[in-house]
Amino acid sequence: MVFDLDMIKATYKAMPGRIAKARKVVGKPLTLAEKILYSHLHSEQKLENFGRGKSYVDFAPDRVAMQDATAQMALLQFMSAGKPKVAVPSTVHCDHLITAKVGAADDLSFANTESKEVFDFLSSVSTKYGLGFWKPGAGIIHQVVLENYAFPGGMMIGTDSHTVNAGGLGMVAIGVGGADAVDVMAGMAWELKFPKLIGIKLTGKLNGWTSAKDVILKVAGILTVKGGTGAIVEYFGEGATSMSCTGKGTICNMGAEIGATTSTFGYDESMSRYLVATGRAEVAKMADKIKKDLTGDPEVYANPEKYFDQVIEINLSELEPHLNGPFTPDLATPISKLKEEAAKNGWPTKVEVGLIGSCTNSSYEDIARAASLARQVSAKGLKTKALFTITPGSEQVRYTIERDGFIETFDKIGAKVFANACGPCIGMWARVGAERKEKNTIVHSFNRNFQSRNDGNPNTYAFVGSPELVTALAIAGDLNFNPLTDYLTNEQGEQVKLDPPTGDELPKKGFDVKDPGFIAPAKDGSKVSVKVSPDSDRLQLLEPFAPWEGTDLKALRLLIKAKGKCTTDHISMAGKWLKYRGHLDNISNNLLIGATNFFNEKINSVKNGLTGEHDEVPKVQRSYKAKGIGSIVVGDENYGEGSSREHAAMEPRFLGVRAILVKSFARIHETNLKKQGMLALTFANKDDYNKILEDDRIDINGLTTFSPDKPLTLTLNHMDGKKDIITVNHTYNASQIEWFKAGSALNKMGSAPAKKAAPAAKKPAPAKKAVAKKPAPAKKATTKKVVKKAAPKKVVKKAVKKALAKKVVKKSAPKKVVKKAAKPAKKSVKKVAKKKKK
Ligand code: MIC
Ligand code: SF4
Repeated sequence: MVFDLDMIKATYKAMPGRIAKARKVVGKPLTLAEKILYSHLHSEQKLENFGRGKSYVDFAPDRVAMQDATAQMALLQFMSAGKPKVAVPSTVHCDHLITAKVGAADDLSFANTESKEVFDFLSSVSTKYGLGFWKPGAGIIHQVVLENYAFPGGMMIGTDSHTVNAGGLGMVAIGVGGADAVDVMAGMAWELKFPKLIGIKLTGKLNGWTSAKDVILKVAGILTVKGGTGAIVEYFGEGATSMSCTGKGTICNMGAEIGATTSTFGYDESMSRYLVATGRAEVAKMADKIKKDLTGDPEVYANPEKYFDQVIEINLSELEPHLNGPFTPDLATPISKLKEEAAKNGWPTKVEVGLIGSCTNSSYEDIARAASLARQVSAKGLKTKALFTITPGSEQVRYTIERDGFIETFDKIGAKVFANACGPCIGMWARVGAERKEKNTIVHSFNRNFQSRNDGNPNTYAFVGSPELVTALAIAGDLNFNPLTDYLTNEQGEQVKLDPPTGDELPKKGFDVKDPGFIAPAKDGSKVSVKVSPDSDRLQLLEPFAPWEGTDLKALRLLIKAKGKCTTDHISMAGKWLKYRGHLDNISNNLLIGATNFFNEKINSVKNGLTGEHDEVPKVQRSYKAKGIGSIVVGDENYGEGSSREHAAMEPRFLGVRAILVKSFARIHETNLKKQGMLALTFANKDDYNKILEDDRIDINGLTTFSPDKPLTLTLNHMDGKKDIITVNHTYNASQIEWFKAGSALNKMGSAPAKKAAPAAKKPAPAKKAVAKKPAPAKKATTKKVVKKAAPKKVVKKAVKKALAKKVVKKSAPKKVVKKAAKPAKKSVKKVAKKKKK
């Protein structure tokens, strides 16, 4: 079955015309990324030649995907938006909440009990609001999307940074926070700064031990974890067309690790083959008809320097297998240099565990190639030295590889097959002995290797490599082993060499699956009730954040000045904390517990300015909150790198942090902060980081005239009575400033949705119609009340919960009204109320 075929047809019908128009306006041949972006402009967005890295543009993505750990917060927010149904095809995937311990079946049944409340919540919300639901065990979101939903030339967003995986099938697929997903599901435009474009030309052909993974490992080494920030990476050239579609998926997947907005490849035969193999021949046929529009213009690929902001060329024929790490995915070491680097850096060389699979690398091809090595273990009289695990990406892949004998092959080398889920990749790994915190090495084919990520042990040195290399290193049990050149001693004492991996790109007998794990939503979800128990420690309904008080912020405490890498894993840890992803109060107890305090170099130990004592970060912040004292967090470069989890923005917001001031931000995190009504600021002069002292009381000035492109200033009131005044930059545009003023984007949505109420022209608008016919239930409060009650928090709360539904009925309230409504929060509510009266 092909999901959402009508939507794909409509997209393809409109694309050629839109692209032709865009080409005229832009006045030059177009890259694929531009074609997809320009053909997905929101219906109210004027077509113009957008400034790359400058213009904020409104888009209308084709679909939304969410995984269980982020979907909870996204859907809690969607529920407060008061819509009866999602406006674009959307899906929920249960994959993050399954702990890998014993093996697939037991682990799954344990998760189904342990997280029953959350899975029930997600499935009832899905059925009520019209979302497709993939139950636990169905697979990892990005693999399931690639197999079922991705289509060349499409545009999607997903509440997970690795949504970018779908670029392997020629999409522009972007990871976002839940609040962005809510915009799109509510039928509103989705805003993105028009990205810059990086072109990567692939020449030659992959061969021997080198695989698609090595392309991105190499690219990560070149561009580093921030090199792709604000850019779309477009791959092209003979090397691109000669590799498999799933290989392309791997490359795009790990584009998240270089901070890229997304990565993509032009439509080619490998994609057509993959579509056919996954039951979507119809989509392939449609894509074939407009294939010129589904790849970059020939002039672009002939002279890439003229059309991309940056061009990199990689010759696949010469590319070596790489292993990246430890602790950061951009520390790239070619296998021939690994021994030397390990010795130089004191990396433990005994490989304890090799883990393959994950959303990044669990295609049929990956597993087949890894199995070709596992088969050599018995054939060559070897014994696998390290533990070995597999987490298949989907039930379809698992079922097929079992049918084709690969699982049996892995069984023979003592492998453990975990559930089709994230498991060890996201720290849901009950690794025996991890609590001893011993220094040790693991190798995996996942994408991230931040400290503590996989097993919670900060002393685990995790290295990322292709599934083939991981398998070889697990067999050898030695990080110094280079399978291209080195021999192993077998059980008989003979010297043997592993043959290079081989494997089919796609199953000869086709894919197969008994129960893919999909549950379609109810035709009419209006009767479905969603229950959230007030006593639950897993789920908590959201209360709107208070709007800005209308003044500058004075005498903020410094909560922490974080030193060095501060990823979303440091800000809001995963692992055991994943279980609180639907409960803002509870998960806030992990706020910044992984970050290093600049002043004492300790993790989770900051000075409480009220007592002078050191304590855990969340505790200190809660004590400020209790006294109504605001605070500020200071950070280093690429703050918030990594995941899309908006908890990393909501937690500080919830606990009363007012601003995050850093040297630079990762894209998704910066947007998440803005959406949640926080101030996301950067040092105009990075050295001013050094001026921030532990006991400073900090003022943020200029908020009453907060406007785009106008820096703010901070007064650092030092303990000794001296002051420093520093300039800080921001990237807020006018509407984002309104989010700040309203307290959050969601509050703003409640008070002034007019501008963006109309969904893209090509999409049917079920939400709008339904609202028009059937007013949302919670809407009884009179206009009067809303206007009268000036207490900001309550007003906004009412505006969000109650004013919404009616407003949406009005088709296109003129832009002017929005502008007026965009004044201080109180007034905007008034405007809304007035408008409602009419
Ligand atoms: C990850 O890989 O870190 C995650 C878990 O998939 C996250 C999402 C999350 O934090 O829930 C991501 O990449 O966005
Ligand atoms: Fe899951 Fe890991 Fe993929 Fe994130 S990167 S979706 S945690 S498998």
